Amino acid sequence: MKAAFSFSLTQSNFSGKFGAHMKARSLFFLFAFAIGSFSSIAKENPKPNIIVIMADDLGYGDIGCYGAKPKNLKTPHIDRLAARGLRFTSGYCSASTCTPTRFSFLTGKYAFRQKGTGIAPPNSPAVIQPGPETLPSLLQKGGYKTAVIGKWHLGLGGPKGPDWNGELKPGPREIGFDYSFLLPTTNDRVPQVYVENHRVKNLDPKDPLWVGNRKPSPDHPTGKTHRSTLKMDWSHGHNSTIHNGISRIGFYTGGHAARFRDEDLADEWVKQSNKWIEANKDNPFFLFFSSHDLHVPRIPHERFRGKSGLSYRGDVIVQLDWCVGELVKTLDRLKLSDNTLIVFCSDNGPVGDDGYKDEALEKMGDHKPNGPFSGGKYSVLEGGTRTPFITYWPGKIKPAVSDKMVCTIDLAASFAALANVKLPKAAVPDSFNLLGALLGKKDAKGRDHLVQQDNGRGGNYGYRAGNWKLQRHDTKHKRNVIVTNKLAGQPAPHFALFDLSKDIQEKKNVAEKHPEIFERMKKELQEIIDAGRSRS
Ligand code: NG6
Ligand code: CA
Repeated sequence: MKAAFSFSLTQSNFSGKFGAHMKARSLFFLFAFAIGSFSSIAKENPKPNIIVIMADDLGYGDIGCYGAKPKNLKTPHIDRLAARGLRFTSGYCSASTCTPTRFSFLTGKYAFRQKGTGIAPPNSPAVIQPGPETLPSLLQKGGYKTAVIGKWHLGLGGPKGPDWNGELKPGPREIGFDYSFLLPTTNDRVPQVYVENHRVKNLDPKDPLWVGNRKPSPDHPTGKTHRSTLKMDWSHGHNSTIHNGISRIGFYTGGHAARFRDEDLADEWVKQSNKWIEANKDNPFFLFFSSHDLHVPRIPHERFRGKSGLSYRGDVIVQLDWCVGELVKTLDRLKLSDNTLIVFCSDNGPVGDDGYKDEALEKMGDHKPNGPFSGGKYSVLEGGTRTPFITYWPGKIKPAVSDKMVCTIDLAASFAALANVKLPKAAVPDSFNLLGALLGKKDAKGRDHLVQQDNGRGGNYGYRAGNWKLQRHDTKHKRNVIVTNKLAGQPAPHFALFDLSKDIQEKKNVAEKHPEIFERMKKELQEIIDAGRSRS
């Protein structure tokens, strides 16, 4: 506006003495004024930026504001979001493993509805193929610039899987992200390279990257053949190709110039995010900051080692907290904080030993990663999916604790509402617009029911409606892993009912005591599964 006004003044000096020009001049002023007030309205009510910070394997009880007690396990930056924002006590992710939660978060669709949504292997094709609306594609329609930075673990490429030496598509760019900077799988799976947009970054064509699930040559060193050379030993699985002294799931060769050091991942996510935010500060933007912490291998940067007083599992929580602080610092520096909604969440509940001997269990002490709940990663008990969930928007969200039920699957419909994008009926079919609840509006509703699942299609379910919780174990066993990590778990009945208002640990099956509720819950869950969608 400044430029327009100085231009108009100059014009008036030139044209002042000519009556005929007077009309044009006033018109010009009117025009300038109209534009001025337009832009000030836009300035007062611009579409807010949105950042979703998704942690990996972070449990309900793992951070200070959710009750973590260990003296040195400090999470001041995340706690600050909670103290100045909304901390949910019934905030969920939709599955207790990574790929299905991320699938549902981006598509607004329960993962049990779609084949191929279980934990993705290194050479997985894109789990979300282009076509249906996604959370980022809806935001693009609302004028947003969109990016994902960090762990992807949703596959890349067409039916044949990723072409590591060529164009890696379809991927995030084809489903609504303008920019992507990825760890393509999860860091215990090969390969350890960054994928920027459609290409492996820094790949030397003379040293092509090969990724596979068979040993490429008899003398290829692995975690089994070269176990004594490892800097972190494996406990189960994770004994194939070695990179950076750590053996992984799957095999790879080549691409040496492109390989990263595990220790540097968190720094890289922050660096790339700061760069992207700065470049996009003049548009409304959406950033999916997808941390790899605290997934295995838990390898904190050297400066965070020993900081938590627990194992590396604790140290990477401190590292994750540092990342959050850095992002907030960037928003403050660019004066974007008052116009940015941050959602902090996790992709599944916690796990102790997840395949490496990193002393997570031995040094857990009294710390309870799943807080007051039972179960964790891989389980449909509350600890598998009820995780930290915080919304923060200075000036717009009043500090409070909310017991409304919300889930990462709802962010698609809620953000569409925030961005003023009309939601087509077929889009994001299990996502509810809970914007009011997410912003802490009085009388706003949360969910009245939620389906939880463990991994992909055809697994186990949890179904919460109010304070009733139905467990349905189609695969016969509950994988109640967290501290013991006995993957076989205890046998579980096919169906069981729990009253969360009295039994948050899901210890006492009350199906016989409440046969009507039990039958109703079984029926409702089956209806949701059969209906193909849950938003009417
Ligand atoms: C399991 C891995 C586990 C972890 C998980 C995926 C073994 C024995 N276990 O298969 O280490 O990678 O998959 O975790 O290989 S997730 O958070 O990405 O879903
Ligand atoms: Ca995870």
